[in-house]
Amino acid sequence: MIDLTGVTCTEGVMGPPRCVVVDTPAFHHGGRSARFRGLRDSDIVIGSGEDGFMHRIWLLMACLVLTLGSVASWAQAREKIIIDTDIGDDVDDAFALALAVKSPEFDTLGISTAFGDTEARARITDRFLGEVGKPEIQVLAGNPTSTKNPMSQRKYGEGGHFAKNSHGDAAEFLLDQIRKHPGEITLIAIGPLMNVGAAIDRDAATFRKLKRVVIMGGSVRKGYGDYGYNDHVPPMPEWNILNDVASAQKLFTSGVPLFVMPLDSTQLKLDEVKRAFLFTRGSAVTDQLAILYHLWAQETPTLFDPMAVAFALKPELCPVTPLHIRVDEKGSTLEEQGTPNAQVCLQSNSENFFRFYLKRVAEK
Ligand SMILES: [Ca+2]
Repeated sequence: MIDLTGVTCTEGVMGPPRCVVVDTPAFHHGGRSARFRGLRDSDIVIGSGEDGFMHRIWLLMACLVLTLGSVASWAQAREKIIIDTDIGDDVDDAFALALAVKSPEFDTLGISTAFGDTEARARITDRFLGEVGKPEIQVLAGNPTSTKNPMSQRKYGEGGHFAKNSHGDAAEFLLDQIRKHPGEITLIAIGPLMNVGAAIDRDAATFRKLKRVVIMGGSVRKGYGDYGYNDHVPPMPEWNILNDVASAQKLFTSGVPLFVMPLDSTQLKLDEVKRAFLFTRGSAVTDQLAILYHLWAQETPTLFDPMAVAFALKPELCPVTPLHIRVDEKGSTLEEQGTPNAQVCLQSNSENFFRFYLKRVAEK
């Protein structure tokens, strides 16, 4: 838009601008030649002063309506998500949360913790969200369970930084949110499935009203350590399924739309080149990842969990195949004949994933 005193011109796409000119003495006495050199008469509409004023009011209103419309459609288009995590042991959960908080496509209703000391995991989550400027996101805790698994990042949550006064019950929160937003919520479950099992036990009909569940879990055709270029490693029970087989069985037979990111497509190595890139960004999010990475005290993280979040954003990063999966009593996720009960990502491209992940998480 060109704005000259008394004149409103719209930029011409294929030629000179179209102008509405307030019909003033200045326009008739020399103003025209100075202002509109190069315009044809047909490109100029001369109106009264009132016409020009009304024209500008209409343009302003049109701009306002367009702006409000785009804000409203953006808000509507945001995907409501709840993340269920066992943050604190392996470090990939933190990298998954980092992707979620950097993604404006998401409206994160809450983050719940599962497995072992769920309160300690909730305090880790409190601090992470506070440090990255998202203290308003609710944090819920599941029922604690007993485990001997050491929590490598426990200390991160022990200082009370950004600690919330209390953490509500994870399964109850999930069901409440589904009742408020039936058919709208994506649950991204990146830990053992205790909270999912608890929600199904309490109200299976409501649980089915999730829009979809995306899990990192299972091992369908490849096991741990099969990266595609080395010797084939057969499938084996995967951690998240193994640590609560009964809940996994409930999920796979629940009838909810289920998307599964198993070991087959999630053994994504954050190598030293990628770590150096990420940890030198110096942003609030990458600084937290650097701290948690050092508390984890191992060398190369495998970003299993972030693929589940990435899939919810860009499903083309992990193309799915409909399969019928049965979870056996040992925690194996067996591919069998039958009506598909899950959409399973059996293969992904690591470089495509990292191009998306690193760019998104490193964004200022
Ligand atoms: Ca996890």
